[in-house]
Amino acid sequence: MLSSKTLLYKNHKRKKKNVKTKKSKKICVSTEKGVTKQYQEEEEDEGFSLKGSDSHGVQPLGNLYINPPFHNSRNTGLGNLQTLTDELVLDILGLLEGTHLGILSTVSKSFYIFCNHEPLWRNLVLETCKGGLFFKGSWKSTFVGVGNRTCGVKIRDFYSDYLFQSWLCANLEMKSEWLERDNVVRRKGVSVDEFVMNFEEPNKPVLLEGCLENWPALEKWNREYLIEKCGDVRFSVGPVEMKLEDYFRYADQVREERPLYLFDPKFAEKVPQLGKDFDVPIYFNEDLFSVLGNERPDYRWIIIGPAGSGSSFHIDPNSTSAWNAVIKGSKKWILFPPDVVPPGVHPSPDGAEVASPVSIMEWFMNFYNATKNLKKRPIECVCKAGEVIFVPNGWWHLVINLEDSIAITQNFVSRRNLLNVLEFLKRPNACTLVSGTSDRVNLHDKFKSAIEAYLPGTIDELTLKAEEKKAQQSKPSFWDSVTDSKAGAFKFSF
Ligand SMILES: O=C(O)CCC(=O)C(=O)O
Repeated sequence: MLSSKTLLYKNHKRKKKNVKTKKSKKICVSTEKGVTKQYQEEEEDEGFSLKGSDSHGVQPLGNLYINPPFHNSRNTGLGNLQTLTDELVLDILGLLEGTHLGILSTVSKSFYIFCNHEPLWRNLVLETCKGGLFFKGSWKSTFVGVGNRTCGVKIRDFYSDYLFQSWLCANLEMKSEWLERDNVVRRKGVSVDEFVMNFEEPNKPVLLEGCLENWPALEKWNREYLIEKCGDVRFSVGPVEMKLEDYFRYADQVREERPLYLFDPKFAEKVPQLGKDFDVPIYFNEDLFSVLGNERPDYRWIIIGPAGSGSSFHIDPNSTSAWNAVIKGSKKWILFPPDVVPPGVHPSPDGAEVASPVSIMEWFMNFYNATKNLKKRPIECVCKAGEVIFVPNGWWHLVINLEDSIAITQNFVSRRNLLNVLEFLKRPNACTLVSGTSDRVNLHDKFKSAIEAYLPGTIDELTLKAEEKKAQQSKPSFWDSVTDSKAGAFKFSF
């Protein structure tokens, strides 16, 4: 909605006598009939809640038409560049070095706003930080190397949907109605056979409760413990490596549309104690990629992120299934079966690339409502500390952390998805599709040979079983044959 419609924002002045210490801190945005208004919350608790960081006064374009003298300083301040879209202006500014961006920000109000767009400074920092990243409250301050010295300049007459939306998505809290739906099947104490029969074999998600009870991680892992064990170890955080201590400092201060997410596949090699603090839940013990030894693709990750961080819609790599165990915090999950592409998500025909909204928050704002009208609605849930979700292969999923969270996830191949995985690895464009390994092209042959060596006859057996199942499914049942007029038999009528 926000990206396609003109926005309107009303800045109601707060009456002094109405100030309420707790509530009045909130800034709210409501969208009515396509019109977005922002106001300080006074009486009601409706609309969106915002975290309230500095927007430099940027307003959505619709407000231009209600605010005399109907003048947009975006245009005057950009000179000849005013005909370009905001995205294009930002793309051009993205080619500049930090010094030039700083100088340009003094040219006009408009350049001040554009040149202070935090993602520009984030890119500069991520491109240049080699020795580590010491976050200083904002990306610009981090680049410049001084503490956050926001001078809080407010530009009164600057209107831009693009910049407003970017600020809004960085500052929105999750709406309660996005969290209400919880239709995942939950199970406690099921046997492995039941899990295989009811969930793994039919490829259905399930949330498993009470199966992490013997994990030391559940007791021990918190910020203090992790900093003590490995505060100065560098972990993968998006495109950079960061010391855990520095990452926590960043996560405490960050307020951005797509917070950096710590997602490290080598955590147990880097810090062996972390690997000893958990065990694979019994349901997922079969791990056929292990036959490849050191040549197996990445398969397990520690995941750490602040509230608002997460994973936008994707399907897991190499046609594997996964489990994801929350150790601290909680995560909102949305899952769509393999035959339903989530609204707002556009995979390329070969599946190698996926176009989707810039951020998870943008997806919720613009597409969550559309899921309510779908014939096949998604599976949704909040997965809390101590719970594990099974993500079957081929399922689209989106995850957002509702609190600062720590989790372990592992992707696996079992007999139930071995044939799928082999087929996936053999695709003609395997070199673009296969991930988590440097040898994408040969992974199929290596894996197949290793399985044949370690588990002789397994692939043939599974292929035969799959063919039998397919034949069974395509055979008309007695009922089909008597009701299908094309079968030439008789028909019942009542
Ligand atoms: O952010 C998360 O915890 C979900 C991770 C995920 O989707 C994945 O590992 O495929």
